[in-house]
Amino acid sequence: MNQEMNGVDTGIDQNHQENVQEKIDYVFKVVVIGDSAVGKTQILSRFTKNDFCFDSKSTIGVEFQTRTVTIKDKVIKAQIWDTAGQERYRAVTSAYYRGALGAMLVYDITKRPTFDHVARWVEELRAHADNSIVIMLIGNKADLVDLRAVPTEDAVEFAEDQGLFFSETSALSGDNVDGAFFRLLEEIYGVICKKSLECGNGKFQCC
Ligand SMILES: Nc1nc2c(ncn2[C@@H]2O[C@H](COP(=O)(O)OP(=O)(O)OP(=O)(O)O)[C@@H](O)[C@H]2O)c(=O)[nH]1
Ligand SMILES: [Mg+2]
Repeated sequence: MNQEMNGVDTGIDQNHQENVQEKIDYVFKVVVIGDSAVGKTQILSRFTKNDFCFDSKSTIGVEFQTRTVTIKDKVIKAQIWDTAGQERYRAVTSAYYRGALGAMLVYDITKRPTFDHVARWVEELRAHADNSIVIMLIGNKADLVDLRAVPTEDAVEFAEDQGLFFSETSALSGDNVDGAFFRLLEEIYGVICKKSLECGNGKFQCC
């Protein structure tokens, strides 16, 4: 792990002792992507620490945080990776996407260009990530109702076209943040189950 890849293990399983005692069934790597300042880091903070910072600094390099949740009686550790939206700060793309089972693709509902760039982020995912990656499109800053520049219907249409899941969130109020992550993790779990059944792995029982 180089200097740019500092894993910050926070969230409800921060305590090592807890980790040892806890039976983890799966670790799911999820990447958070999208333009700069759309709220990627704050969505992650809200999900892993129930925290929000108004003067959040632009992310430099790559960090991850974790939260352990239970889905369909399985203990799943979500390892969520965050990187800079600004091109010049972004770490090597393929390394970032390697092993990712899910992606949160975030735009800011008050900044149309951040939504217009979503197609480019999808292309980047298709080029570098596994093709079974589950993608959740997120319209963040939904609390800023008076400043909305992206109608919900535009995002719904785009998500349907591209086969993405979609949710609007507010990292500030916390609205839908847990819901979006849980939905993504459940979908990833479904993909894993399906792959396992296709492989005829008798040991794996999930569905
Ligand atoms: N009103 C409102 N502000 C938000 C919300 N989420 C993030 N912000 C603010 O938006 C700014 C950018 O948030 P970050 O989380 O740092 O954005 P980022 O996408 O991680 O940016 P980079 O690290 O540069 O790629 C900060 O001032 C946050 O406080 C939200 O849901 N509502
Ligand atoms: Mg950031």
